[in-house]
Amino acid sequence: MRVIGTAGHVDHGKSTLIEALTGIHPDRLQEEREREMTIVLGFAWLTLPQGEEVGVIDVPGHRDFIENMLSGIAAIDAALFVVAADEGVMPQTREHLAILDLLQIQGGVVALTKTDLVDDPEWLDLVEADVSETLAGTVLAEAPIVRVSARTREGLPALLAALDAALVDKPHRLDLGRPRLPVDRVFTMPGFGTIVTGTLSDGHLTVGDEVTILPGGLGGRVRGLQTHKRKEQTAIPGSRTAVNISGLDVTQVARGDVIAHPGDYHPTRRIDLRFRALADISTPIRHNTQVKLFIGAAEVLARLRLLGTEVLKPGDEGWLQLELERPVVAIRGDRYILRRPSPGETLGGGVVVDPAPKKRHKRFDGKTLGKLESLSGGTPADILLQSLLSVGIAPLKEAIAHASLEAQTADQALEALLDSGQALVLNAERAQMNSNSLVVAARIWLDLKNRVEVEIANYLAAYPLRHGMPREELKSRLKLPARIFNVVLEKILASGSLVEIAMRQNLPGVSPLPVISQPGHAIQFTPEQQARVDRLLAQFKAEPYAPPTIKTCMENIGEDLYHALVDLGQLMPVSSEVVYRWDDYQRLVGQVRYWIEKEGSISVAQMRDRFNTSRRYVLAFLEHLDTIHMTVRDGDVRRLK
Ligand SMILES: Nc1nc2c(ncn2[C@@H]2O[C@H](COP(=O)(O)OP(=O)(O)O)[C@@H](O)[C@H]2O)c(=O)[nH]1
Ligand SMILES: [Mg+2]
Repeated sequence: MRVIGTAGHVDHGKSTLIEALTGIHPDRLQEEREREMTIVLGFAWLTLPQGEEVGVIDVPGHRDFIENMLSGIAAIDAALFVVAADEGVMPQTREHLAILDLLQIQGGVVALTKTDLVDDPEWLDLVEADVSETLAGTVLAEAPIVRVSARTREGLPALLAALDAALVDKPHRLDLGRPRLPVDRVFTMPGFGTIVTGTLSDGHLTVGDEVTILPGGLGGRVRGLQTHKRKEQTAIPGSRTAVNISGLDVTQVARGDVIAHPGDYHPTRRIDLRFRALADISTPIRHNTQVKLFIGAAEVLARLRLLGTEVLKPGDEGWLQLELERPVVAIRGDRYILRRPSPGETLGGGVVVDPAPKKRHKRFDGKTLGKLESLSGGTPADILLQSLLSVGIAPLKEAIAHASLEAQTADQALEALLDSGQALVLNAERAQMNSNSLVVAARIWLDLKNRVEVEIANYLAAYPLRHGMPREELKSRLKLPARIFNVVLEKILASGSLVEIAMRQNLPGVSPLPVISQPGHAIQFTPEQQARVDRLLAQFKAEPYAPPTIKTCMENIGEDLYHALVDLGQLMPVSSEVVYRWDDYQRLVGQVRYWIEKEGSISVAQMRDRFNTSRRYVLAFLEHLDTIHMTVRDGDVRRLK
């Protein structure tokens, strides 16, 4: 799932546009309505024309609330950049753009809105040209500019289509098996207790999960999950997620905290960063300055140490080490923003290079700077990894070709990636691999494995009366080529996180498809279902050899419950009409065999009289014995095969 976020100057029509697109007014607070101005983040969602459901974060445009904007914007996948046609580019148009650029929010759409207020088409052309010029050289340089009016709704379909197009090629958030939810809102609901919201990344959360609230480390349990006001058993990466946490008071969690599984993340009070200063900062940045760090949804005061220069002038880049007043959760590659606390000013931002350096670095130290350089730069292994990340699961030769590495370098790079566990071979032992072996980046593999596990978990939650998802259904849901699907599934089954159950074969009326399930998964009946089942089984017991037909069973307890009883082995269908209790079926088989052994054969009439049943049952049963190759038909009688 993905999230788009608004950006742009105050009063340029961001919130109004979101309401026009989604039907949800993002301003929630009394104060926001009174002042007619967004103060905190607002949330909505919509379904794009091609069917993708996306979350929407609406940010305040007023300069006084820029820090509130920062608590949500880092998590978005694409920007909806709003410029009012009657005013054109304004200060926070530029500041928001600079922030999107520092956070490397790639791509998005520009809405030139309020076009209903502009009569002069030449003016519109001028404003659009000015916007284009402003975007040049930034992450939004290629973004389409769509003219719209939230008031007349003109241009809205084109805007939606442009958003669709902007997202279509963007990769989805990976599921790395270590979810983190930077909290951007905390509240209580009567009867539920503490609820936090945020944009989930790096993994999925499931109802019942034990979680920890970082950096404090308090524990809790996921009692309920919602995405876009819909209850979910599992929330997936990239989705706007509301988590109801039990065992936690509302005062024990705050905006900026991170919800994670225990042990996955370690809060840090010192971070090494690559930094770029904005070109229009008012004064140069000096060593030992106090700054405010914005990362995830957190905001924390920090002392800035300049590692390689005396000062950073506007537009300069450099290496920083920050000593934080409070710990935060960060990993390599996270993007951040720095601001001057007062007077408030956005200074710049960049990427986390080392989230937990062991010591306070000496300044101007060649070794330290070299290490930071290589941590952020690209070795051949990094390049091959990038290539693996973009080709997905592919034969080794394709990944190497994509990386344009020379053969020997590629071999060494691959060895390094396999050694460090950043890549793996799916269908061969490492010693036996060749250029056709399927290799995959560990991140993609984990993501895929987790996705498969979540599919199965959701399926079992949705169909509690089924043993598992048919293998074929899983294949079509994953949209993988057959060969890759088979390799992937085999590898997951080998890990033991899922199991394949061969449903009993040769049963008329029961599909023999293998199903994929969780180890130890058991079908559980509700008390009401159990009561219905008991009543039905009592009928079987009363007349074991003339029991209710399949049709009657389905009418009595429903199709799903009937199939569950078959899957559980309690009922044994022998034709499309006749079904027995498993024990009765076995007894019947044993006695027929005994009869034939003694008498040489059995006829329909003999069996009907012997078991006090009717011709219809006997015909079905004996045909079944033929199908399972126990008997053969010989004129009017059956003999053993
Ligand atoms: N005429 C006209 N007014 C608009 C349009 N979009 C927004 N407005 C008005 O502009 C003002 C600011 O809108 P708002 O959505 O709160 O701006 P935000 O600060 O960017 O969220 C409000 O009075 C809106 O009614 C539009 O397309 N046409
Ligand atoms: Mg607003």
